[in-house]
Amino acid sequence: MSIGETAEKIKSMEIRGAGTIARAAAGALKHFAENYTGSDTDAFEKELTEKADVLLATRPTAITLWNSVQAVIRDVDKIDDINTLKETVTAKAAKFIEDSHKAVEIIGRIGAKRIEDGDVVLTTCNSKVALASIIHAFKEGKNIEVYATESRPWFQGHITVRALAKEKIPVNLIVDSSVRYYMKNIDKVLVGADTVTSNGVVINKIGTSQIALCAHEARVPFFVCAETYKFSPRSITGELVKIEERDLNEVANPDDFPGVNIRNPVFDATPPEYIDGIITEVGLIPPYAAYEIIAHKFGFETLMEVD
Ligand code: RUB
Repeated sequence: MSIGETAEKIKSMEIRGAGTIARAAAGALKHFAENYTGSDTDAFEKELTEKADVLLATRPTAITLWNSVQAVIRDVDKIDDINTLKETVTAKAAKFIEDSHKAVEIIGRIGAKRIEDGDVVLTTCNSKVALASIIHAFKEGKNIEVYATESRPWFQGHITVRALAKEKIPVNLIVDSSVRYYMKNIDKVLVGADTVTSNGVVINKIGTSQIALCAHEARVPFFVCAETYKFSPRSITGELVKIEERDLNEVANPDDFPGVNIRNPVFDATPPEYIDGIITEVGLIPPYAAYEIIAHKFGFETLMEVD
């Protein structure tokens, strides 16, 4: 898919979810390199940077978008042959996509080990990695049940419950505000992540931090499923995560509420003290180990270049 088409689909939420967005961005850069017909390396690099910026401007919160773009374009300025340049960009994008799918699969296996026979699991929004863990546990023969929140205003919870019902997993669709009411029935919470910062804060769908608070109060283990490309090298430089605030019409028609401010932030931040573990493709880690994951994955040299 072209850059323009991909960017439009990300903006309109046709392509959504942090991992899916990242793979789509890498795929679009791959498409650009494969179809480039010019012969000048400088022109290619200039256009590649511009295309990367188009993708980065689509949604501000998930670091996965930035990490996937960086994984593809980093160091391309060191190549001075157009064919090598095109092949390198194509290969880097393909590797990012392949590694990303592999990470989801590994997290599915690790996450499933934290789900025991008879567990009732709560999840929110629609996270491919959290779902991979739940579905894996069920396929291992564990008798489980799931509670999934609607996730207003976009109702990503509908995608989740349909996916679980398709697998014949017993699933309950609940409204976002009923989480504390149901928490007494829950054994584990598993959610996804859009960004994990160096101090172990998890940014995920709005409402996630309330769920974490309720789980903490009820002593219910709260796990985050997150591939390592959801960890933010930019947070190391002190940059704050920008929480996307979307169109107020997604919440209500402003004409029906004259004089009312309608607000629509779509992500929130869960502090590490409410998180029992982050399940990554390199293992289950405490949220406080986020810095080590970032330092190991990206390396000090690269991190010192992040502005
Ligand atoms: C999606 C969302 C998901 C994470 C993780 O928000 O918050 O929980 O992105 O998803 P939106 P995944 O629908 O606004 O993009 O595990 O699939 O990467």
